Amino acid sequence: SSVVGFDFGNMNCYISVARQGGIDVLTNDYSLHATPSCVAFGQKNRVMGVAARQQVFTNFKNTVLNFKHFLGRKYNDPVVQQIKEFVPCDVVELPNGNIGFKVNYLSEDRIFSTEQITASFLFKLKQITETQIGQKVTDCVISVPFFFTDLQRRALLAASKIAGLNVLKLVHESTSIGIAYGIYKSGLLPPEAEPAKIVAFVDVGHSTVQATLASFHERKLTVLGSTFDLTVGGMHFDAVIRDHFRQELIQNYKIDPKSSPKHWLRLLDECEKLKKQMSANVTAIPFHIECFMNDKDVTGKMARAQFEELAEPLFAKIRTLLTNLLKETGVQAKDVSEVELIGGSSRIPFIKQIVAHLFNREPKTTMNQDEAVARGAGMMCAILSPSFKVKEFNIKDYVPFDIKLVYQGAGGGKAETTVFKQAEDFPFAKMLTLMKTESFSVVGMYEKPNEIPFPDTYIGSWEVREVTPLNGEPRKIKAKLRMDGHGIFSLASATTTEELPPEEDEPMEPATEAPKDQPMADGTGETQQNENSQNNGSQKEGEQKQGEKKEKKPRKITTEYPIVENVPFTLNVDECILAEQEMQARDFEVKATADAKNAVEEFCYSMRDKISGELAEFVLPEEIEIFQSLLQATEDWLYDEGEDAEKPVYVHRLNELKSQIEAPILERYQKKVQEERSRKEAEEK
Ligand code: ATP
Ligand code: K
Ligand code: MG
Repeated sequence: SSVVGFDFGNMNCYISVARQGGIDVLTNDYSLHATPSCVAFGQKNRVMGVAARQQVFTNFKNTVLNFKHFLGRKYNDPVVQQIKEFVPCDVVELPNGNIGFKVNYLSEDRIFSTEQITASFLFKLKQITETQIGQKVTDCVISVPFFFTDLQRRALLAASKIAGLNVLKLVHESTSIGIAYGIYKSGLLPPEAEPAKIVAFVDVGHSTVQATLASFHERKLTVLGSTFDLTVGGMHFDAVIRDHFRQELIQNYKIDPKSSPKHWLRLLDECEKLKKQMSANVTAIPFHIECFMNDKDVTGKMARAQFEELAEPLFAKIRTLLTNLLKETGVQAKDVSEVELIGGSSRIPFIKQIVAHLFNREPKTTMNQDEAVARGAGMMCAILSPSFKVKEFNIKDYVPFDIKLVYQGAGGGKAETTVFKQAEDFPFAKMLTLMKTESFSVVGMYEKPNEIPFPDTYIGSWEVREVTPLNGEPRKIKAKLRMDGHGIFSLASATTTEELPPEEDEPMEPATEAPKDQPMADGTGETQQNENSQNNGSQKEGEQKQGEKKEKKPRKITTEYPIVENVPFTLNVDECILAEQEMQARDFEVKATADAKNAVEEFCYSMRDKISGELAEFVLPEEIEIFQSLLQATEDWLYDEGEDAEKPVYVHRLNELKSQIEAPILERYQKKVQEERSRKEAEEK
């Protein structure tokens, strides 16, 4: 099966595949490594990636950009309100508070969810990969910001499912970078017995900055901690430049680009170009847009120093998150032996200065800044894939936020307990023992509202059903709480193991074993810790002590209770799968029609040359003019009536041309070949 890693960036995606020789980063249908995270809808089909990004200004209202952080969020979420202005199409609030992208598709107004948009895009990545590796792709690893909440992860998994992908793991972008580093630098890392090498990774992307500290031994990565800011990144730098030019345009040209969403985004695009140029030049860079608003040609200029001044509030945020990283992990700057820069925006020279200053050393770019995340995700997939052999690499990942469980305590009052603490490894399961006489619910929540980049701390509730008292007494129920390989929290099972009175003269039966922790479906394995001290020292279930009398053997039985999960994820995935398949079918049809049309065009083009060239000897003199005018008529038709025909019309047209022109020529050609062969045979005899 396929071994693929996707870096799903807010602006750019990179795809890596594991091959026997190592990890390759693929190029897309435009021979580029970066595939823009963009989906656009049209009158006949939808397009994704480069083609979608290229048509944004001619199909503005139907183009979706910058949708990554909308996953799992509600419309009124402050993050959505902040990013909304960077989305070309209308973003609307649905009656249930969800986000809708409103576009015109196939001449109809349609509203798509963030999951559907993401699915469309992921499907494109899947297609690109399949074309490149010539193999079906289902298994993959997708990277996510470490601060994605439970609901966001569920949303991305749903999108992947709609796209036909089987995600072995959602891996943190920060962890991916660490994996890529750990495997590439393997030979340079200290052995287990020596002190670990501590490395900082600063990933400055388009929508966010994430800084991570990790410690390394040979073939071992431990993520120590990460900090982030969702209000600094490339798009925010672009916006600062744009806001400056807006004031200039108002003053100098009496136009306000903010009054027109399309011009507002156009200006942003130009500012992004200018920003990149400023990274390479100290001198002022001219800024020029022809026929901007009211047909005015507008010009301006900006130098790096001015940009640095304007963007100071953003730079200050980066300083803060780096300082916090050291504070939160308790690591001193002097103990960090390397700092690696990742992400497109880390090319901004001033950011390098900030990083150098805070860590007191020059940051490095020995990893590919753009591809590191994808490479790590590809390696993660290789590690998890049963079809791929990888030298052992030990990863200690990092739970991003504390999670607590709220439930009804023994005395009937509300009880709370922290289940997962920040910085613990995952996947992981913990057992909690609850004494219950009836069905009950537990609620999972983020413990510290201020830490999560999300308005709601609620993760979900799990109702354990069919619990009854045992001889009027509470039952001892073991709740298994799990953080799975994707970083998703749940109550995985609720069981009780009870002793039945010993029965004499019964054939000895092994007691029912408590359900063992199976390795998870994603193959990442799972460790289990028993939180319940009552269980310590107790005899292992199903075991019989030597010397005990046979009839005294206690019988144990384990009951698993049904659980009803209630998470605030409401999308009807099956419906979305159908809608997605319909759109795919439509796209294939459009593509097939375009191919059929191309075939007609190609035939006319090449046949015209051939009948007066290499095939001329097989064309009768009186035919030449007839053939040429037939070809000309077809070409004229293609640019006129035949511009927008259905596929069968093109197929029919091509068949006609073939029988009228190609067939007689072919016949004469074959006749000649036959004659020559007979002549040769005659000569040989
Ligand atoms: P995110 O990590 O936020 O999801 P992403 O991974 O898609 O986003 P990247 O591809 O790492 O983002 O970076 C894209 C950003 O880098 C854009 O804002 C782009 O303008 C910026 N960028 C690229 N090259 C340069 C440069 N030379 N100077 C300044 N900025 C640059
Ligand atoms: K990226
Ligand atoms: Mg990124």
